[in-house]
Amino acid sequence: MPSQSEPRPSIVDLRSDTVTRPTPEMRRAMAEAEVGDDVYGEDPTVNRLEHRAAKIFGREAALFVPSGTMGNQIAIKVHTRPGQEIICEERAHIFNYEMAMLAHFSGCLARPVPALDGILTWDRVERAIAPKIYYRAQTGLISLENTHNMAGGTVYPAEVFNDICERAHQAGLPVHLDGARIFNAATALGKPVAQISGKADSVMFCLSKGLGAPVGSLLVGSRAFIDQARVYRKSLGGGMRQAGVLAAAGLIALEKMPARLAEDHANAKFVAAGLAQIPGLRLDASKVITNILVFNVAGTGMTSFDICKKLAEHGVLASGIDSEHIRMVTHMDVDRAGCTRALEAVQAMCGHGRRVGAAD
Ligand code: TLP
Repeated sequence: MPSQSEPRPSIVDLRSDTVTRPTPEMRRAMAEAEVGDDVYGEDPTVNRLEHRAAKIFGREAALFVPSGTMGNQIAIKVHTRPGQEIICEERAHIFNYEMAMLAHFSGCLARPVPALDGILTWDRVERAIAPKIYYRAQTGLISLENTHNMAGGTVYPAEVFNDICERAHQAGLPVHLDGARIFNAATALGKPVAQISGKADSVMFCLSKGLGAPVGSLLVGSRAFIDQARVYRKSLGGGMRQAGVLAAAGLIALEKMPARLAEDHANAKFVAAGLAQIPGLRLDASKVITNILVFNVAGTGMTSFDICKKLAEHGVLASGIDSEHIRMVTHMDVDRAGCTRALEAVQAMCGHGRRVGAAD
């Protein structure tokens, strides 16, 4: 279902779900939104969005922020002190794609830990916690990512996630959840977001990815956490005044769009099954359970960047995340026919490469 009055049939854009454009319903709601100055706390539509987000996540309060990056970095700032370490998976967004703000804004270092499919377990986390010795930088926070973007949209089993949170709390450590795509995780697990994220101290989630809003993310947590987060949002220049025009689209994203994410997941599985048959490509299609697939192209003899460039010439956009891996992300602006076109384009490009198997 293309979301726009002006479809772009010639382009199949699988670079990210961030490229989704607001639906006609969102655009109408934006035009009609009741607004006020949100820095004074007087924008009724922002207040409604924050109230709904807190309710849906079973939390005391929520804060509307311009981006996922700002939400994560504010949370990290609230939870830590300069000179501390933050444990995260080695491919985590907070570590690799947020402009070294762990160091720049919070004065902390990442303590990255590798994990199969990006899914940390308590034993791996525990080994990365700094010993309580005065000459060692202390661990200040554990940050988890669900779904895990660069590991291929993988999902934390609820018991693994809860186990890390409970044991972290016993060790006196807070847990932040980068839940940019937590609604995708909830869809894959068939559980409500509150149930799969409730044990983290704070959660950031995005309205502007699979949920289709043009802009915006939310932070949820305790009242005290959100009060402090609001201060840091202002320091970063994230006080947005009549932001109700954005929150109006966000409310539709939050209330209505989670129900359609299963369609994106089915499309991703379809693409993964097709890619796994193409000589020279390596991916385990059985691990694709949300809307992101990451596959290895080394067996084609081409770099991911070369392949993406050639695909673009055929109207198919994908992202090279390093020289051997391509990421494709399904979303509401690419239907099954678009996925078929993407597969055919990859087949045409790589079909003559060396077959190296379907593992990894
Ligand atoms: N991810 C983007 C790129 O930055 C890689 C994408 O195309 O997937 N957490 C996670 C897990 C994310 O995937 C992203 C964006 C963010 C945080 C940041 O959100 P924004 O882009 O709103 O700052």
